Amino acid sequence: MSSSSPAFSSASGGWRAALPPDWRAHLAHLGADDTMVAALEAAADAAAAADAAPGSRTGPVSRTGPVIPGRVARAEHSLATVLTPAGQLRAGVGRDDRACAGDWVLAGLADPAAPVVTEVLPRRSELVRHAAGTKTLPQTLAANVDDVFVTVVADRGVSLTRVERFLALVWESGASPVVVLTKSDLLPPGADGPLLTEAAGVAPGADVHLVSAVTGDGIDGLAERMGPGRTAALIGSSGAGKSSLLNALAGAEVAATTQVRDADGKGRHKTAWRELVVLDRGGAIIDTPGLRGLGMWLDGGGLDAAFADIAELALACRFSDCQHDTEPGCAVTGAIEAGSLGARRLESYRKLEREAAYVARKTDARAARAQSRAWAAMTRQSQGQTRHRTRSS
Ligand SMILES: Nc1nc2c(ncn2[C@@H]2O[C@H](COP(=O)(O)OP(=O)(O)O)[C@@H](O)[C@H]2O)c(=O)[nH]1
Ligand SMILES: [Mg+2]
Ligand SMILES: [Zn+2]
Repeated sequence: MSSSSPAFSSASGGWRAALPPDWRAHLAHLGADDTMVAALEAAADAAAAADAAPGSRTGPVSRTGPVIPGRVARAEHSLATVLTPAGQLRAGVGRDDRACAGDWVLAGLADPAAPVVTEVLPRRSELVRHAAGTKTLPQTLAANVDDVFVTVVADRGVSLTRVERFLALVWESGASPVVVLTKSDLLPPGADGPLLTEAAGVAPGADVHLVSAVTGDGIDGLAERMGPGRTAALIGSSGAGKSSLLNALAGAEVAATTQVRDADGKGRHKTAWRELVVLDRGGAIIDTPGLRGLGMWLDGGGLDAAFADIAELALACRFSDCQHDTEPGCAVTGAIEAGSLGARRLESYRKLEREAAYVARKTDARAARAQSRAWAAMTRQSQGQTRHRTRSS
């Protein structure tokens, strides 16, 4: 796609007239499946109808002007890079509009020199983490993603607990997790089998791939999941090989990678921002910077999905509220004793559960404070109105 500014015509013929005839295929190329293409079309029609409605030309509310459907490749504070069938543009994003890499949007061209995002379509999936730092605010890493490639360096010391943490976040997002063990070229001979078994053991329901960006081994298996109408996101620690994997999948140097500098072979991350890259053969991948303070942001079934093996065992516990501790007839501790479930895995589940509960409590407290501020503001406002009425009567 050209990166030059497209020539948008706001001439008659509606918003479609500003796009090339094969705009649907363009949207699919950007990762939209048929449902999303239809949703974008309906949203653009609705926006155009509202814009043309009598009354929209007068009054203080500015017109959106012609709209164009597109996808956010990169979102900064008040500007987003939006890929559209007519080319790439930089669009303003309102303060209250959340937009992130992967979002499907309408850009309004009332002022063709200064496009603005006028609508962010409902997300089909969103990868959210509890932001680094002390504030408990969710941070969306990627939107409308089908697969999340959870990257972790393939070696015997692979951090299973870290994989579990990532998987819980991915299950929560609505996307499908795929465990990608990277740098397989560095594995000693014969280590593949046991490692794959070990990884599969902590990732029930997820596919596990072993890949090397250097030799190209295993890349095809991931590439098969990509194509028009599909979107993947890459998450993992800094140095895990995300950007190298992205380049291998793209078949070109689209993301900056790091040279190994540290003695332990870990690269330092270069990806400073979440960015969506469109593959030549269609489909999109969102690279994320290495996640250091990856907090839990769980309020759905992410944790239970990530630990489906434990959840299933728990169904057979004698007590329905079994804590899998010292209760008689506990199927979970029974499985640990029998060696079919690792004690580490139960401990990991407990730890993430505690963490999610902690975040939920902090979030509730924050929501309660925001609520009381909103009430205070409303009360002030209605008191003002009352005084006003009293004076004018
Ligand atoms: N041997 C080997 N090194 C790799 C592979 N993939 C990435 N690396 C190296 O690991 C370091 C970090 O890679 P990068 O893609 O920047 O990781 P990111 O931080 O997750 O984006 C770089 O020095 C890469 O050259 C691989 O498949 N094999
Ligand atoms: Mg990177
Ligand atoms: Zn139990």
